[in-house]
Amino acid sequence: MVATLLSIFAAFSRAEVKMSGNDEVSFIMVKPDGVQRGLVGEIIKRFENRGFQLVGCKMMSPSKEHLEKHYEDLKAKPFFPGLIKYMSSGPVVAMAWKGKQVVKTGRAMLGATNPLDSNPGTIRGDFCIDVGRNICHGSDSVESGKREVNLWFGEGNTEKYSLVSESMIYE
Ligand code: IDP
Ligand code: MG
Repeated sequence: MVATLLSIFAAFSRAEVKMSGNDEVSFIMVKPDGVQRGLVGEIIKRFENRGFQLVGCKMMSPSKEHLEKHYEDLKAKPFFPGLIKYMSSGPVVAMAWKGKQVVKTGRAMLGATNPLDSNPGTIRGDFCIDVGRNICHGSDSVESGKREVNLWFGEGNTEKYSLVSESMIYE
């Protein structure tokens, strides 16, 4: 009896661990140049095709204050004023994507910060040239994924639903 209960508990714990791993979120954004260049669908398509789950998506024109908060760790950089100007030059598409290791994999899919260092096959490596016009943003750690999704969507405001394809994506 005790053994049965223990094995049921262990099975639930394993399921829990698996589920929480798949619950990782990354904040992915199509920047103003990506929107202007008609790359919104292309960027969404790559994340969808990979199997990640879209849990938040909105087009918006963020205020300078909002962008300064988003990029607060770069405040001291000489390119900061230019970055804020570029990022507020037009609407962006803000997205929250969910899935196993979505932060690390999302960064790999985006490519290096400087597109000239990005491998072909990555988003930046396929579609842009200058670091100050690198068309997309992706969270750089699990912690910043949570922070940025909360900042752009508000805490608890992403969609909660399961994908019918989930058992075809995760074993
Ligand atoms: P990331 O977007 O790959 O995470 P960060 O170092 O966080 O790169 O920089 C944020 C953004 O600031 C970059 O995506 C790029 O748009 C811009 N940026 C970074 N370095 C430079 C630079 O040296 N000159 C101009 N813009 C830069
Ligand atoms: Mg960054």
